[in-house]
Amino acid sequence: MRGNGKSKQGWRYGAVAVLVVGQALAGVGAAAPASASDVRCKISNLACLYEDINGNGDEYGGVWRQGKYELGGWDGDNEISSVSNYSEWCMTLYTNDGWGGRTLTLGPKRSLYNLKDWGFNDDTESYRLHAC
Ligand SMILES: [Ca+2]
Ligand SMILES: [Ca+2]
Ligand SMILES: [Ca+2]
Repeated sequence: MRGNGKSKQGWRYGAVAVLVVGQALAGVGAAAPASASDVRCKISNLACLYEDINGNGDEYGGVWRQGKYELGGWDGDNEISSVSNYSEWCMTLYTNDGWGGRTLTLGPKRSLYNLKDWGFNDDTESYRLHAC
């Protein structure tokens, strides 16, 4: 929903969802990329976040350097429904701005094509690429 207002969800999962690096998505990492955008990210070894599941909708990220990244408050916050990390780093998603809140970490070359499965749909507001 590019251009839409920032919509904070009124609910929160009680449990902290943490994917242990290396155990993330056993058997899913080798799955074929889900969309043309996802293929581009894979070819370029980028970390990409998507508005919709399966690598569809507006694409955010497209980064490869280690560091902290902020999704825009009016564009990207609380919209992300799938994510692919083709970078060489681990990628951690945060439910709040400024790298706070609940976290979800995926290892290099991993994709989560439906963040709803991880209690993380439409909740990411910032993210980080870091050493595993
Ligand atoms: Ca943000
Ligand atoms: Ca979404
Ligand atoms: Ca959030």
